[in-house]
This record gives sequence, C-alpha cells and structure tokens, in this order.
Amino acid sequence: MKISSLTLYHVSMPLVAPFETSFGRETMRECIIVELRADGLSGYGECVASREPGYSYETSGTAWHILKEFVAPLIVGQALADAADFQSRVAPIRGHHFAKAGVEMAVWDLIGKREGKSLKDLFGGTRDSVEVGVSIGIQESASALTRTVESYLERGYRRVKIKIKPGREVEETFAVRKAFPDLRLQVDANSAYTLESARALKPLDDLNLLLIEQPLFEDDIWDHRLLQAEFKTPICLDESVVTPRHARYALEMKACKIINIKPSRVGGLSQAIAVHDYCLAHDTPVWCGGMLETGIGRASNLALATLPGFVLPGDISASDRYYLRDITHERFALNSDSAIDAPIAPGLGVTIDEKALKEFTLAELTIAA
Ligand code: OSB
Ligand code: MG
Repeated sequence: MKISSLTLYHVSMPLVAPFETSFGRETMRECIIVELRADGLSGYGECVASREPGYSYETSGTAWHILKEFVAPLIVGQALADAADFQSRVAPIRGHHFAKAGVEMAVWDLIGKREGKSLKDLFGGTRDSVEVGVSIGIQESASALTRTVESYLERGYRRVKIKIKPGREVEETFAVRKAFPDLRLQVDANSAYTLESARALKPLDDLNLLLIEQPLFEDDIWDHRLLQAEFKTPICLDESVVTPRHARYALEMKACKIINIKPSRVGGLSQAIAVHDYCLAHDTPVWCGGMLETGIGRASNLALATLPGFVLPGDISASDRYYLRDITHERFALNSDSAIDAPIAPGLGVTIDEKALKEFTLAELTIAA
C-alpha cells in the first residue's frame, strides 16, 4: 500500500480522576494520534508519549519532532508492505519507540481494513475476551486507597494494581491486603527504588502479591536479578524491557519471573509479539500493560492480549475508568467476569469521533506526498 499522507494530532484529554505515580501526577493526558492514508483508507495509531519525561525520556514534544522530521520522510509517498517493512525503514532512527509504535499501529489498522480482518485475527489471537484489572494511582492515605480499591471491586474488577513509592508502600499495601485478604493484588514502583532502598519492600514479600513491578532503575536489569534472588514474590519488569533482546537478557539473568508487555515501550506491536513469543517459548507469563490509552490504543492492547501467553490480567480497564468522553465512538465495558471483549471489526475495529478528536486537539499537522 502506498502511504499518501501522515497526519499528527497532538491531543490533551481530561482524565476522570488524577493519576499519581512515583514520577508524577496527571490530570490531563496528552498523546499523539497518528492517521495514515493509503489507497483511500485511513489507519489510526496512538503514540503514548505524554507531556513530561517521567515514565520514559520520550514526550509528546520529542515524538512530534521525530515523527515529523525523521519518520514521515521515510514513509510518506512510499509503498509499505507490512509492519516488518515499516520497522526496517525506521531502523536507522535510534530509540524513540513510542513514536515508532504509534505509526506501526496505524500500519496494522490499514492492513486489517484492507484485508477485512481484525487485529486479533491478524495476530493469531486465541481468545475473544481478555481478563483485565485496574491500576490505581497513589492516593491521599492508606484508608483513601482502601476505599478506592473497594469502589473498583464494586464495579467488577477482580485484579488490582496499586502504585507505590518510597515511604508510601508498606502501610498502603498492608491496609489493602488486610481489607481484601483474597484479592489478586500487585504493586508498581515505576523505578523509584535503588537496591539499598528496596529493602523497604521486604515486608511486602509476605503479602501474597501476584508480582512487584519495576522496583529499580530502567537500565538496571542486573540489580533486579540481585533483588529477585532475595524475594519469593515474582519481580515483573516494565520499563527495563525495551526490546525483545532485553526480554532475553532479563530471563537469562533471572532478573524477573514475569514481563509486562507494552507495545509502545518496545517500539510497536510487531516487537510486542516478538517479546510475547520469546516469553511463551521460555514458560514466562506476560500481561499487557497500559498507558491510559484512548479507545485507539485500548483496541490495540485488547487485540494483542488475545495471544496465548497473556495469562495474567492486563492493565486495560474499561473506558469509563479513564475518560468521560473518548475519541472513538466505541467504548469498552467490563463484562461480569472482569474481562473485556476484543474488537472484531476490521483493523483496530474502532471508528473515530471526529468532533471529539477536534475538540481535544492542541495542534495538527499533515505531511502529504
Ligand atoms: O507503569 O504501568 C505503568 C500509566 C502510565 C504510565 C505508566 C504506567 C501506567 C499505569 C496505568 O499503570 C495502566 C493503565 O493504562 O490503566
Ligand atoms: Mg508499570
């Protein structure tokens, strides 16, 4: 298919509630929506780079720059065969995985629409719905957190992740565990500890958590290996796994027992599938992480998580957990079994609410052949 144009929409959308992690607090969520046109079709993708470089060095500003100056010239006016072809074209651009992943998603949407197949079918997904949980940000107090957890359990979520940071972990996690002894519970530190300060996490090792996510620095697979040796609870890597190679390093080093897969972090859905395949072949459970996606990225995550290795619930909550108003007409709802149906229509299986997209757009740029 010949790419006739690429359009970028820098959007900012109000979250239903502020989301606080060890790296900051967000009340508005920024991202870049990518639209590719080819052969009379439009394909959409979501680049999850946010306003600040807190989770990753990439921001909506760096992604805009990389997409406009470097990715667009490599693909606009060119014939693209598939995602692998896209990856080989952008290979000379070092890093900037969020930027690349946003465009790769649009390529998959185009391929699916052209072939009349859903992403789930293109990927070879093996289930129609995906078990999901909810990721809860840092709250004002341990009791406020427990009340927030309870409200999500009432809404039907059966797996909860809580965000932690130094000084806001032991009391919080103990309070939630005491209130809900049988809850499938996990914690996420977003790289807030060092090997030394991670000693504070030791009491959590007795709380029967599903996993402890990314306690240490992003570039520190080795120290995670030292930490995992001291914990019976599985360590799960998020930020540290940025390529399929890093998944291999982590498993060979025994730095973790579980991997959180985010297509954005590894540079695209094709790379996410490669990490999945590697983990499946090495008996390592994976689950699909989230970046507070709009309906576009949510559809993509759901399709990915239909693959057989995604055996733990994903951070892919219902649309109403994030946005009162989304930019897709489709909204994703939680089924009674704490699962969400993967889209079945061709491509991502979602349609754009042009009016909402326009209202949330801060800047727009089209690069045409
Ligand atoms: O570390 O998993 C994370 C959101 C933004 C950045 C990083 C993370 C998260 C989440 C939210 O935990 C997951 C979701 O989309 O619900
Ligand atoms: Mg995480």
